[in-house]
Amino acid sequence: VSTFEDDISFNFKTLEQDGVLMHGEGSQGDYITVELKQAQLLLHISLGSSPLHASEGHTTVAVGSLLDDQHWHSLHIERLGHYVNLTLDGEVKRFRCRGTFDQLDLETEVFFGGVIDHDKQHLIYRQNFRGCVENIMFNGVNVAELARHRRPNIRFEGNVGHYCQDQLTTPITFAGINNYVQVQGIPRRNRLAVSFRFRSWDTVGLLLYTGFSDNMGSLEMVLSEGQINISIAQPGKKKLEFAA
Ligand SMILES: [Ca+2]
Repeated sequence: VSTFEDDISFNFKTLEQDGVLMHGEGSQGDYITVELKQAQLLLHISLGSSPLHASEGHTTVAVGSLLDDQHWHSLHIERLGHYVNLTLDGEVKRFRCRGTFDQLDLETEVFFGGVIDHDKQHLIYRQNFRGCVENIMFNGVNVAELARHRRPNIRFEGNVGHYCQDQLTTPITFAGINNYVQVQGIPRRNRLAVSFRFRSWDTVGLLLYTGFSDNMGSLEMVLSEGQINISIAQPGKKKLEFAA
């Protein structure tokens, strides 16, 4: 399929930093790939390369940051010949594709949420997307709607569901140095199990503190120069410290 204009849009949300959201390619060296890399969105596009200058048509544009925040993000790609408007959450990036060609020539198959048969695609291996994608519109075709009705021209691979399961994580932002959350403990329990994910620009900070029942000491988990240190203090005993 050869197009002079393209209009592609969808919304996505994820907790993952990396993943292929969309990929299509053709036999003349054309391709379009949308991926998350280190929580930034990258669009790779080539409208074709001549055999003499294999890389001349390659263009990569990055937008956004911290997109692995489990919030919906909307992407809109509009192309007219060489010119592309890449819009992420209302922020528009306008650029011109490199190279001399102005038609995007793709095979009839376009992938969303990842790529099947990596070895058949001219794509170095990249992790497939994990998260939710909705309202996929590809040049006027409502792909999400076709997929929902399991139309025969849609192929599924792996675990694809028609729902968006929110992970049971609710992010909390600690914007200042004196912010914390205090939760009620269970006294005299002889085990303690805590798990959480975190992200910070700071290299130092207290992550977790708990006092033991009956003044039997305390446990703290701190971020120290980018490393996690745990220390357990008990009265009359040497403070136990270890790095995780
Ligand atoms: Ca082309």
